[in-house]
Amino acid sequence: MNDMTPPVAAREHTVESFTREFLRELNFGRGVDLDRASANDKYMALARTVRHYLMTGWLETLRNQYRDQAKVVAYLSAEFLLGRQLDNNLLTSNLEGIARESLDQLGISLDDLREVEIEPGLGNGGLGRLAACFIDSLATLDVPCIGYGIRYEYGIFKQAFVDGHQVEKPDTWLALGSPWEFPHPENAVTVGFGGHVEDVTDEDGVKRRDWVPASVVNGVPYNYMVPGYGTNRVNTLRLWSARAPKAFNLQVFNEGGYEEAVKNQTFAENISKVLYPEDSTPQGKELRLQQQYFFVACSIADFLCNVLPQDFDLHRLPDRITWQLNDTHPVIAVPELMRQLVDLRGWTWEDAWGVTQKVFAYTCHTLLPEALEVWPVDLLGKLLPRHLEIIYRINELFLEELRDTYPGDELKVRHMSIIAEHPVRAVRMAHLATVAGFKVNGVAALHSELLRDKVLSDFAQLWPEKFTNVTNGVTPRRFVRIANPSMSGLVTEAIGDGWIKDLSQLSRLEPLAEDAEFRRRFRDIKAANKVEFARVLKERDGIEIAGDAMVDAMVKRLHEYKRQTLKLLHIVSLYQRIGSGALPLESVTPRTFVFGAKAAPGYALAKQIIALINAVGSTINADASLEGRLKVAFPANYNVTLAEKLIPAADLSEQISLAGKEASGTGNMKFALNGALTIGTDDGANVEIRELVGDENFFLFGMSEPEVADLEASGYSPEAVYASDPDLKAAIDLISSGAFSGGDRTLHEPVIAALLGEDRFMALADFRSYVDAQDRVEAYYGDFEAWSRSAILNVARSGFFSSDRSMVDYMDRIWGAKPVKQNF
Ligand code: GL7
Repeated sequence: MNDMTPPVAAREHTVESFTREFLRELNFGRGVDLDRASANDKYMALARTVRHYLMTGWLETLRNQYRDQAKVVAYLSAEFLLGRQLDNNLLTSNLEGIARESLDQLGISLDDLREVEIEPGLGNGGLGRLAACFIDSLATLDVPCIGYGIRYEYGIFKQAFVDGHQVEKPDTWLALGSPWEFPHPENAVTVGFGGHVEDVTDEDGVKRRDWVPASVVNGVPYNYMVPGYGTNRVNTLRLWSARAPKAFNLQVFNEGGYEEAVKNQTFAENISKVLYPEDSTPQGKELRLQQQYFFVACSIADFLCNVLPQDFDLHRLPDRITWQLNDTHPVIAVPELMRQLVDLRGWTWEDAWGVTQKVFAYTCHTLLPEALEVWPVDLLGKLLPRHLEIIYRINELFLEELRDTYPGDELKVRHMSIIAEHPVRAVRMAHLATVAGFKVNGVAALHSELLRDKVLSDFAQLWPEKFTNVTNGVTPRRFVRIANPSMSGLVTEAIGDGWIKDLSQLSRLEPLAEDAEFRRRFRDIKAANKVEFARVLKERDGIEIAGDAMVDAMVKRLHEYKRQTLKLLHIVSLYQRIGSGALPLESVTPRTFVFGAKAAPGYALAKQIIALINAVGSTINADASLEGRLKVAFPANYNVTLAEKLIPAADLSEQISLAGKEASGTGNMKFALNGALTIGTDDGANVEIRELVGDENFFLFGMSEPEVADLEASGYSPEAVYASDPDLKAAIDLISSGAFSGGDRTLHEPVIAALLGEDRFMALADFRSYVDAQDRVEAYYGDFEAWSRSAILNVARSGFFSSDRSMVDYMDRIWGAKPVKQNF
C-alpha cells in the first residue's frame, strides 16, 4: 500500500471496521446519531461505507489506465438502465456477509435498507438495460471501458393506473440524494448549439470553416463506479448533466425580470432534464437531438482532452479506442469527431476520415423501419449547422464511390444515400453509422441475418466484411446471483461458484436434471420464490395472488409487435370457454398471468391495450365462479427492481412477438436462466434459446419469419381468420359485447378495430397455434417431474446468454480490445 491509499483499505474486511466506518458515515457524513437516524440516513451511510471499500480498486484502475495506455472501449449510450446499486456493490466488494452482521449488531435490517434505494431508471427497456449489463461484464472481464451517457434528472416515467388507464408521473430518483455518484463540475465541458458557420483564414493563411454557436451549455460529468466481480477492476460510467455557463442575469433579476433572467439556465438544464419515454419509435423531437449531441460532444471532448495524455498523437486514435454506438442515438458523434479533427485541429479531410472510419462501430437494435432514426435537415441544420455540412460532405464522397461501383444505378444510389428526400429531406442516421462504422452488428443471429438481407442489404452487399452478429446477453451477477439467491446457492453447492464468472459452467448441472432429489430442491426454491413474489406484490401494489399458482409472465414495453393482445386473447378465450361450459373449471391449472408494461405516453393504442388488460383483469379477478383459478396481476411501474423479484418466481416466459420483429429480447434470457420455460415464436434470441435448450424444453408456436413474409405478400385478412376460428371469434365478441367494460361497447373498440382491421402484427393469424401451444403447456405442467427436468435443463443450457460471452464476442469480432489484469 502506498500513501495514496484511501483511509479504508479494501483488504480490511472485518465486521468491526465496517461498523466503525458505517457509524462514522452516519455521524460525520449525515450529521445524525444512530438513534435519530432515518431509514434514508442509514441507507446513505451504508452506501457510502460500501463505496469506500471499492475506492482502492477504482483509483488503481485509473492509475493503471494512465500508465498502460491500453485500448479502451467507450460505450456511447443515451440509456443506462442500472437498477439498484447497493446489492451489486455489496456483491462485488464481497461485503454482503459483513454488512449484514454489522447492521444486525446495530439492530438494523440490511433488507430494509435495500428497499430504501430508488433505482436509477435511466433507460426505457432492453436497450438501456443491455448497456448496464455490458459495462458490468467488461469490468468483470478486466476490460478497460468507459460508459458515456446522460444523467437525466428524471428517468423513465413512473407509471400509475387510474381506473385502469396509464398515468405518467415524474421519476424523482434524485430526491433523497444519490450516494453512488461523484460530480466533477471543475471538469465541465462546453458544448455549442445553433448559430452559423463562417470561413476564416488563420495566421498561416490556411482557410477553414468555423462554427459560431448561438448558445453554449456546460456538461458536468458525474462519475459512477462500475466494479467488476471477482477482480479489483472498477471501471467508470460517466454521465453528463447540463448546466448553464452563466447561471442567470443578475441585473435583469434585480429589475424583477425573474423568468427572463433564468431563460438561459432553463434552456441549458432542460437538456438533461428527462429521459425520452420512447421505445423503438422515436419522435422527431428537437430536445432529443439536443440531448444526443450534448452527451456525445461532451464524451468525445472528454476522451480526447482528459482521458488521453496531452501529447497523444491522434493519428493513433484507433489503437486507443473504439466508440461503440449503442443504436443510432449517438451517431452524431461521427461528424463531431470530424469537426474536432478538421476544424479544431486543422487536419485534412482525408486524414480525419481515415481515423474516423476506424474508431466507430455501430450496433443496430431494431427491425422496425419506423424506429430507424432520421433527422430532418432543417432541424439538424438549425441546431448543428456545421455538422450538417460535414454530413453532406461525407455523403457526397460516399455517393461518388457508389456511382463508381454501380454506374447508372441511380435507384440504388438513392436508396443508400445518407440523405433521404421524402417525405422531407432528412439524415438517415443508420446509413451514416453504417458508412462511418468499421463494423455493424445486429443483436441476435436472426436479427443480424435480417439486417444483412433486408434492412441494410445494399450496404451488406457493398461491404460484406463490415457486418457481423453479437447475440445479446445478461449479467449473471444481477439476474441470477443477486435476484435468485436460493437457486444460486443450490447451483453453487452442486458445481461450485465458478459459474458466476463463467456461465458456461452451468452445463455441469445437466446430469442433475435426472436426479429426483435435486429436482425436488429446485422445485422447492421456485415455490419459495413465488411466495416471496406474492408478498412483494401485496406490499408494493396491494395485489393478492395465490402463492402456489403457475406464474405466467409477460413483461416488456407495451408495443403492438410484441403482441400483448395475443396473450390477452388467450386469457379471454379461457375465460369464455370456462364460462360457456366448453372447458371444465377443474381441468384448468391455477395460473397467475403477470403483465408488466409501460406504454410510450404518445402511443394511444398501446395505452388502450393497457386499459383493456386491466379491464379484463378486474373482471376475471372478481369472478367468484372461477374459484381463484385464474388471476391477472398487472402491477404498475414494472422496473428492474420488480424484475428481480418476478423472474426467479416465473414458470412460464411469454416471448410472443411476430417473427421478424423483435431484434433480440433479453428478458427471454433472464427467464430461461432462472428456470422458466419459454412459450415463444421463432423470433430474436428465442431462436437461439430454443436451439440450445432443445425443442422438448421450449413451447414453439406461430409463423416463422419467411412465413410471415409470404402471408404479407399474398394478402392477409384478419377478418377471415376471425370468421373461421370459433374460439377466437367468441373471445373477440366477448370483449366487443362490453363484458369487460360494464356493458359499454365502445370503450375497447379501438383495440378490436386495430385487430380486425389491419392487425399489423398478425396476432389473429398466430392465435390458433398459440392456444394449442398453451394447451401443451397445461398438459406438461401437470407432470411436475418432467416440468422440473425441463426447467433445470433451461438453466443448464443457457450459459451462452451471459453478457460476459457477448463481451468476448465484441472483443473478438469488433473491438480488438483486450483484458488488462490489475496486479495489486
Ligand atoms: C431493443 C430491441 O427491441 C430488443 O429486442 C433488444 O433486445 C434490445 C437490446 O438489443 O434493443 N431495441 C430498442 O430500441 N429497444 C430495445 O429494447 C428499446
